Amino acid sequence: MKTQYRTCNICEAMCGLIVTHDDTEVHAIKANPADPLSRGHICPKAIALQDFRTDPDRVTTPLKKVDGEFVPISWDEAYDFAAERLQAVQDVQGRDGVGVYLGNPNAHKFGNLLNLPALIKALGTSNRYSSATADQIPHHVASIHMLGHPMLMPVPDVARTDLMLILGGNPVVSNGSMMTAPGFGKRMDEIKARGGRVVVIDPRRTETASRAGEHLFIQPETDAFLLLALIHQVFAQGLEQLETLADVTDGVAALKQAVEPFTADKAAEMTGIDARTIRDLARDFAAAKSAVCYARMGASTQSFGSLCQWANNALNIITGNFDSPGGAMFTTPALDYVGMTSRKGKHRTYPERRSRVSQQPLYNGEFPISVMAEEMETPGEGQIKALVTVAGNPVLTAPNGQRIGRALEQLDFMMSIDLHINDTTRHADLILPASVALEEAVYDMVFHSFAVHNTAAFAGPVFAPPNGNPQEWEVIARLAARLSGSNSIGPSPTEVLGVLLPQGYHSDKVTVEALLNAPDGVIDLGPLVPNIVERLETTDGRLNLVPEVFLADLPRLLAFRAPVSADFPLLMIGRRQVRSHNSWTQNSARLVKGRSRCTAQLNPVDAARLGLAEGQDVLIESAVGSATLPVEITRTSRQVSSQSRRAGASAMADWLLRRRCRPSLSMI
Ligand SMILES: Nc1nc2c(c(=O)[nH]1)N[C@H]1C(S)=C(S)[C@@H](COP(=O)(O)OP(=O)(O)OC[C@H]3O[C@@H](n4cnc5c(=O)[nH]c(N)nc54)[C@H](O)[C@@H]3O)O[C@H]1N2
Ligand SMILES: Nc1nc2c(c(=O)[nH]1)N[C@H]1C(S)=C(S)[C@@H](COP(=O)(O)OP(=O)(O)OC[C@H]3O[C@@H](n4cnc5c(=O)[nH]c(N)nc54)[C@H](O)[C@@H]3O)O[C@H]1N2
Ligand code: SF4
Ligand SMILES: [Mo]
Repeated sequence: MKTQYRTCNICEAMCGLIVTHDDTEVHAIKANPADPLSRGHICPKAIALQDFRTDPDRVTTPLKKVDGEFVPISWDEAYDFAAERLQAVQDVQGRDGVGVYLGNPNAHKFGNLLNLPALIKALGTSNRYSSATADQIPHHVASIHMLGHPMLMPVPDVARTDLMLILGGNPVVSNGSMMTAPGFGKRMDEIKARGGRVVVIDPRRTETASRAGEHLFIQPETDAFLLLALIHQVFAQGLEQLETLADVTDGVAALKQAVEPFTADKAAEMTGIDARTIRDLARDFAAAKSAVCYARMGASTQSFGSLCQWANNALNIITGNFDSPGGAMFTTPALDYVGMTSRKGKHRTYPERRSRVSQQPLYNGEFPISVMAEEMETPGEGQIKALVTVAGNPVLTAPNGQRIGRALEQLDFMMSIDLHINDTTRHADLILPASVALEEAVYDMVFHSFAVHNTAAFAGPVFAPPNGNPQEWEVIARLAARLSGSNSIGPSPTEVLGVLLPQGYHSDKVTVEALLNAPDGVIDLGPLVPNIVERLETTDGRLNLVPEVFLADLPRLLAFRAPVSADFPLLMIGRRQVRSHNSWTQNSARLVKGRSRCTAQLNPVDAARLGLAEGQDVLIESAVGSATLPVEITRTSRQVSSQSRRAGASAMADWLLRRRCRPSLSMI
């Protein structure tokens, strides 16, 4: 029996694991209690890492579609087929005739991240898409315009904060996003145990809200009103204090002017949170020894996501909670992604360009996933006629994915690198199998940059891929080489890591060898330290509080009206489950066993108003589809006082009444 320390790479939490195996199968996967970041945290998905390897439905040979059926072919045939068909499309359509969609698991695989640029370069297409635009692009847009680099990402210093506001995040379930914070529930308990507070602002009493103890219900999509009102209140109460950033920050007066219309009363009207609570919250936030506002998924994938991320940063900055302990801070990772891709001294304009059909902005080299279908459907120069997907399932994960599915059927050629034949890859003419986590080396290139504590860890593969298949990085590299007419592929990801680590922040301590020999499998690189002043990547080297792109969007916010009506009185919001990851982990029996978790949760007040009972089926309709689900009436946690429970529920009921919404069965 052998043991290996490794990092789980399913979600962003980077939990430290101890894997026991005998070279053919896994015997146990346990938490590594000595990991200074995950501190013994683990979730059921890590145990399922072994299931993804042995999944009987896994694609284990290249598959070519012949007369509508997938048939196994050799790797050589597969690369030839791919290169021939992609080139044929580009010969007729030009380079942009081939689109590329990169899914979420790429961000967790350093071999993919290091080799995908060569594939994209070989294709030479600007038609690039990824799951980032169904997720966190507003964070990058805020960082680009305020700090000059998309990956200069403020991370809440959870270990030292005295007051944390969480908007639109459910880290007790997700384990944090753009904030690598495994075991978040325990971290919240620690904040409270040292006399601090956690306030969750969410339309649902989430697992995080229940455990935080302080929860404010908010109407979906109105967070920007709240954040701008908090800023307004900080100024109105004379509580702004930029501290160490005062000398490098531009736009304080302009910000004060821009938030004028966003009074606490206006925010109360829009959010359903009363004005007094908003004023008190602003005062408490500014007066706290340290405080941090963290706005995530629910404040990102919504109509005003970029305004939310900008306002979130601005609130932290003007209260002296940016780049200071207990506030929003910046990591110093061993592999310095920002340094590797520095933009210092390079002038750039944004958006980088606009999409062909509906003129949507391109940021970070990619178009919003919401335009991919129209770019496939609309004839003309630059129309996408072939698509390459790598570790992505946009038919299930992108807005109006069914339309993408229909558009995929019209393509001249589609290929996917994936583990499964699924809703997306079933449309492909060619599927290349991928290696799973346990068959690859692991070093997290991305999420150390967002971690609440600096660490580094590396491990080699535990098993070889099935059928003598290459690891996924090599598949990508070989495809890139074939497309560029070359026979050779570059060095392995581990070799590249050996070159990159000496350029990072901890070159004295962190080498591949040191990582392999680290006791407990991980090197502790300490808490977050202030550093942003030297790292600003804006053209003028200064921090911009008021980028024009955000100011110009404020009239659109002021014109916002909630999309509810008498016929459609309720909005649906999404939720995650501990036992699933996005669209793809549901083939693990271990994860899906138990009662069905596919329910439409409903607040007891709404359920009573609508006369709906537990288990009753409801029809949920959107502009593009519908689904029938059983109702699950939520029970509020005992940890939340009955007074605040009643206040939250009646604020919601009042809000609906003011809009004269009447119940309707089909529109939940
Ligand atoms: N329905 C639904 N939609 C969502 C979300 C959701 O939770 N549910 N979440 C949203 C968010 S936050 C995101 S980030 C996006 C994600 O959007 P996507 O990235 O499009 O979707 P995932 O479900 O992560 O799909 C991952 C795909 O990669 C495959 N895969 C898994 N591991 C590997 C691997 O190691 N190599 C390769 N080549 N393939 C692999 C899976 O089989 C699956 O096809 O979806 C967004 N949309
Ligand atoms: N178990 C599990 N963990 C995961 C994933 C998974 O699928 N399963 N996916 C991973 C990925 S790719 C990501 S990006 C992260 C995401 O992790 P988080 O950022 O924590 O996102 P969610 O869990 O989607 O939580 C979003 C919250 O926003 C709330 N919300 C919805 N609309 C609004 C709104 O308008 N305003 C406010 N204030 N709140 C709103 C929802 O009720 C929900 O509580 O999770 C990662 N971790
Ligand atoms: S929380 Fe995320 S990183 Fe940690 S064990 Fe679960 S899936 Fe893996
Ligand atoms: Mo995501």
